[in-house]
Amino acid sequence: MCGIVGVVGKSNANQTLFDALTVLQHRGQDAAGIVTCQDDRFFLRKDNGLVRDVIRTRHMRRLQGNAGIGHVRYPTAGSSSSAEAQPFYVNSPYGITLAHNGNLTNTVELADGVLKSDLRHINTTSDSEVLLNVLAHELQGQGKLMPTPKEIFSAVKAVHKRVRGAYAVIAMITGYGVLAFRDPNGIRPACYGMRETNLGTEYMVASESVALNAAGFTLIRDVAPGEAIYIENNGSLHTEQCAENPRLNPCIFEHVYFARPDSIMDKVSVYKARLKMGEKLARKVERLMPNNDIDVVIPIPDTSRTSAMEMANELGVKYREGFIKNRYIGRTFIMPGQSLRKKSVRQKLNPIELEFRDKVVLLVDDSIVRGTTCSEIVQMARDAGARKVYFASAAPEVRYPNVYGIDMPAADELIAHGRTVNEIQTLIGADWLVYQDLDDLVKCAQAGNPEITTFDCSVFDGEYVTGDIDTSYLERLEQSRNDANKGLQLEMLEDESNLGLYNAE
Ligand code: PIN
Repeated sequence: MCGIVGVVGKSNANQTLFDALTVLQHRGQDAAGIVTCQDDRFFLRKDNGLVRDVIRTRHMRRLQGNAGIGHVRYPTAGSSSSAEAQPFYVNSPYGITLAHNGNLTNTVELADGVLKSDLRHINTTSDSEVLLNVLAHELQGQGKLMPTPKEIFSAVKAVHKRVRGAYAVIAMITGYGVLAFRDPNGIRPACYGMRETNLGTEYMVASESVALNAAGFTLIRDVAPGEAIYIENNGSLHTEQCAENPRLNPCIFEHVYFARPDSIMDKVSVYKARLKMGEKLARKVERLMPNNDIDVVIPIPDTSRTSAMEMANELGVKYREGFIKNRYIGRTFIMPGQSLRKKSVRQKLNPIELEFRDKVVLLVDDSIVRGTTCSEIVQMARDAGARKVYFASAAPEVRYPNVYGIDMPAADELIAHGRTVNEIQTLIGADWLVYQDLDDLVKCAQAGNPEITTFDCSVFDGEYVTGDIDTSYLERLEQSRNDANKGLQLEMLEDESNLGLYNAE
């Protein structure tokens, strides 16, 4: 997952971009970048690392200009070298920089076309670089010395025709303005807002509304699926639907885990969706275990807290913070390599024994993906003296890989792939395991916006809304992830101190 932001303001945009990226840091801790534009020049700073480590005061001084875009990266397919930090740049036409959240599903064919028909060079394995070159080619094709919104929207229409997959994009056309667009399924999120200053109206586009709030912008609305928004450097805002058959299919995993609870996505409050997940899960526990002996509900921090709290409330059981998280250690979920992940669980969470001793505890997590951290946590609860350890997942069984930008590994790495709930229960060592039903999860998110008829639930049901995913695609994806991971693990083993890179949040 990644986070994107774009600003067209009335004074230097660097601080606003920096603040927004910091608020979007949870979407990716691997690399960060900002590019700003003043007159016909742009200034770019990007590297591997957290926003605050990559963009220092000396860089901020150089990032001049009232408009700019930014990105935080979470590695998906491909490597996590600093050459792949975003925004990417092409000099022709106009000098375009681009940052992208999502994953294209026809990258191989596109890259071939970019090379052989568009005669453009791609220097990384990043699909975002391919996407940028497709956009650049389509803008070039408009043949205008100075692009107007008309040419820009025509180029986006052509991009939608060539590109498949999930993409929320922010691009800056040096000297002209900032462009944002969302794929025709609206899989990845994007919204925009405004802020009034004494110099005039400023606009921001971002992955999550929380970035707008933190920088003092008011949410106007979400970017619609297939829609493009173009803000000229003079502050005029233009919007146009650029897809032929747009249909909103937002990724439900944003509500399960990725998005911050204080964000509103496609009119759905992430926080409320998580509360409802707790409520529905409580109903399921009551159905399956009417006379349960649960003494206490304990969340596995952080994401699951909202659901766990509501679950305890609905079950009429105590809610207790039984695990304390070291907030200076990064998410183990995004750490490459199984052994590193396992090792860091105990560094990251420590039990408060008095909440476990002789109790029947119900641990709640937002989801179970590989099952490695949750097995460790179940064991920790037992070691702390729990009499029985029950486990509840606020999301259904994750059985299929994600192809739309979430680094859900190959199918055989997913603990629920090809297994029954009982088998998973045994593997993670729990006395009882309960998962949310998919219908219920959809209802939880839909309650906030009944206009959303379908969500992308592919990791749970294996149905890929773009309709172009077959076994051979999944096999290629698996292979590329395995290769990328192997390289990364080796690099990390060679230098133990690299652990720090992934441990810093
Ligand atoms: C936890 C987020 N959440 C925890 C991510 C673990 C799956 N994992 C998905 C559970 S937090 S495992 O918000 O970052 O604290 O199934 O792969 O072991």
